[in-house]
Amino acid sequence: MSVAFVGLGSNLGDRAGHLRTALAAMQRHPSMSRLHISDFRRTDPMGGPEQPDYVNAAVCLETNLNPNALLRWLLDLEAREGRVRKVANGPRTLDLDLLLYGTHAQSSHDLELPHPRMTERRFVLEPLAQLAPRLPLIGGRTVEECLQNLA
Ligand code: PH2
Ligand code: MG
Ligand code: MG
Repeated sequence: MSVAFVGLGSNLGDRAGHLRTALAAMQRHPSMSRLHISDFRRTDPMGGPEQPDYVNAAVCLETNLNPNALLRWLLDLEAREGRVRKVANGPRTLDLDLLLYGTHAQSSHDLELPHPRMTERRFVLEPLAQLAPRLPLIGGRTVEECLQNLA
């Protein structure tokens, strides 16, 4: 069993509804358990084209899927929620980012762990801080410390 952290985001359609659908699918998944879900927060879009505000959250879960299998399942769930990839960092119905998978580090073309941009993103760090403020991230800094660094 490994502990994984996933960031959730949506800024098209029923934003909170897309997040709830994704979380419900995780709750039902036979290889995922012990979910801890952060609050949903409305956030200003960061980067990309002009686009609507996001709803963001994070979830911590235990799984025996390996990182690549977990990623594939998350991308599949995005597609089922109507995700269409047009421009980088553009608006989306559902974005599920695998942020951390235990202490596993990986750098392949389709998956980088820990997520390389998470420490620059308040919309990722704030929900994560609610779940695991003392969790060490890249460079040994905790989630809390990374968040303080942004301010
Ligand atoms: N995701 C992005 C780009 N910008 N901004 C916010 N507030 N929330 C996001 O989830 C987000 C973003 C690319 O994944
Ligand atoms: Mg993302
Ligand atoms: Mg993504």
